[in-house]
Amino acid sequence: MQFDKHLYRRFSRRQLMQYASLSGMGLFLGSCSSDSSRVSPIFNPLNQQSGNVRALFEPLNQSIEELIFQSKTPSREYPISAIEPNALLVNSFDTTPVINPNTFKLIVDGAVERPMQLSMKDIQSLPLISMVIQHVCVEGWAAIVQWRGVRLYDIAKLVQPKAGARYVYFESADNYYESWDIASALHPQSLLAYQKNGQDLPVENGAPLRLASPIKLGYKQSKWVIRVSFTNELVQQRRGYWVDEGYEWFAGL
Ligand SMILES: Nc1nc2c(c(=O)[nH]1)N[C@H]1C(S)=C(S)[C@@H](COP(=O)(O)O)O[C@H]1N2
Ligand SMILES: [Mo]
Repeated sequence: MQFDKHLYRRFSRRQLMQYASLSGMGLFLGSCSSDSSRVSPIFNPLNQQSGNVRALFEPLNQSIEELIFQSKTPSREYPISAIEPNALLVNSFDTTPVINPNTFKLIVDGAVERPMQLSMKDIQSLPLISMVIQHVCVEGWAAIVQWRGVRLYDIAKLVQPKAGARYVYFESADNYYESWDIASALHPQSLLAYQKNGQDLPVENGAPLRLASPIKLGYKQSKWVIRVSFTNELVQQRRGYWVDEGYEWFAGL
């Protein structure tokens, strides 16, 4: 996905907000390489019957839009030819959990108007975003990877975080946990990915769903995400698996 810098320059912030709520696809999506053929017809802007459509098209509340607007600087993306298929090293602190994608439901809850449980089918009916980015692990390696999945922003539009929500907490099936500031989580390049380098996400890389974003270090990119909770406060010593061992919480790139 590429940001449309012209769009950014040409429109005022208010116009962008209107654009976002009209298109239902969030800021800057106009030029992103989301594959609209994969998008379920219920998300067609012309079809207003479904309750889900209304939910998706609802803009986020003003205070959250203001918070996330500050962080919309795009991170570098690469061409497909730059992908390094063997460079992404599996890095798991424990055993690899195996999740049945057919029965799996992602819990999305916390400080939201409409808590939800989303099946992979529900998730795959949201706009599909592709990006080729660099994954950086603090252990001294990096890899150019293509991730495809859905924006956390689009999931937020479904559940409608409350005005006080400042953080997003991610629980994983291997008992890993992470927390992000809401601005980073709702950044347009922060995805819940279900494909890697053009194929279904391998189990060892976090299937069925993992975080992928070019704006945070590798340890923030939770694999096997089973629960996404919006929250007003973080619990000390429960901020992140590696963070609680002394690694930096924000871990921005
Ligand atoms: N659930 C879970 N997510 C995780 C980890 C983990 O151990 N468990 N390791 C993190 C670290 S340190 C890195 S660098 C990346 C590695 O992703 P990969 O194994 O797909 O290369 O996953 C991150 N997400
Ligand atoms: Mo890492």
